[in-house]
Amino acid sequence: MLYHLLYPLKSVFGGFNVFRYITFRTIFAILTALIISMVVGGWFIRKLKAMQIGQYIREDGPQSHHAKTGTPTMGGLMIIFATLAATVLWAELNNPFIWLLVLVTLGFGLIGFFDDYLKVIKKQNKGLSGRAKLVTQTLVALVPAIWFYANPGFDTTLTIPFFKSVQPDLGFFFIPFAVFVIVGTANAVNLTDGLDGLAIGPVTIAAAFYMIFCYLAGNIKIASYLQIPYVRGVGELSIYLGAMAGAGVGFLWFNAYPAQVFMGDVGALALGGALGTVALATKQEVLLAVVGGLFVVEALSVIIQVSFFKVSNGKRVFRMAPLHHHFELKGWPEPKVIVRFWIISIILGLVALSALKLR
Ligand code: 57M
Repeated sequence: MLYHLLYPLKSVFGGFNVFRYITFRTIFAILTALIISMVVGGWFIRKLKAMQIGQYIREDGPQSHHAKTGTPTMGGLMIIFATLAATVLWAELNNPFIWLLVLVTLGFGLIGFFDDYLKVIKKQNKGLSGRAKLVTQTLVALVPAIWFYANPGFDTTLTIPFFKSVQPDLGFFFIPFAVFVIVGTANAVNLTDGLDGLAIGPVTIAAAFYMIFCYLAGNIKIASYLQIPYVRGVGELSIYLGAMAGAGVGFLWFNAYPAQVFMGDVGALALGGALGTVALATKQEVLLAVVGGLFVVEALSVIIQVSFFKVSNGKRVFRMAPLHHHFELKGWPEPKVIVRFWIISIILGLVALSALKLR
């Protein structure tokens, strides 16, 4: 909004020319979202407490989690609010990628909201049914998937990290692939969200790396130098991702161990859905499995555990799935699991960044 209001006034005051630059607006989007979530956070947590929006804790979970009963949840609402407010303030609002991201964030956020709301009302750990979640998530994910496919300027080939000459064209199958990436990322982030700060740390790290990728992919000179796909207009998403990273750090202020608030499905699904969509928009869709490698490993641990549990009549590979519970039950203190998982996420992000140059 500020871009539209102030940039045209550059002829009156030359300083307003800086609003042209994505880098300038991204930095201010980060700061704006960070400040909003930190300022609103305390008030919002008090409101959640007053409305008794507290987390029900599963009885079959690790013993240490029972002390978390009643911790306010649905803190994702403040992440979404801070991200969208900062985006609306600093982004170019006639950019279709921005609106696509707003739509996916709100769509997945709404599904998560209903799920959390049902859990809070019933005071148990069951919200929407698995089937209802999958169907609604697929419907929301179909919007960007079809939009990408139908957009004449968008090609349906995949970019394979470290192998730039291998570019399989998915054609029509790009649509189911895109739905898989978006829905898969949303649910993987959701599974990871089981220790204080465990999901928001890697989400913020992934958002920060994709913020860089968007800038590079949206700049024709840099994209051709790095030999990565150039996507016209996608640079503006740096502002959205900067806002998401800023809001994430602001939320972490309150979600850091011992957490004063959880993000809830409203936060986890919205953030995961948005990350999946950004990976597709930048044409760095496969790289998300590296940047978000932690989410992949957490999801895989559940798949392996559940499958093995079924075929072996109740035997387990891990002490408990998802993987973070395995380390907790091995005796690692919760903060140690969390910080080590963050460190792994940073390493994965750096590996992904190197993939842009190496081939
Ligand atoms: C939700 N989140 C929490 C909070 C958060 C198929 C199955 C493996 C699914 C999986 C599952 O339900 N995962 C998704 C994971 C929950 O947190 C809420 O949920 C939101 C995110 N969706 O924002 O609102 C609990 O996580 C803890 N938490 C924190 N700090 C945070 O910042 O400590 C969350 C955020 C909170 C709190 O305790 O209550 C959740 O329920 O874990 N199921 C599981 O993860 C279960 N695993 C399991 O049953 N594994 C089995 C195999 C055979 C399937 C096994 O290994 O034996 C475990 N979940 C829990 N305890 N809590 C089982 C033990």
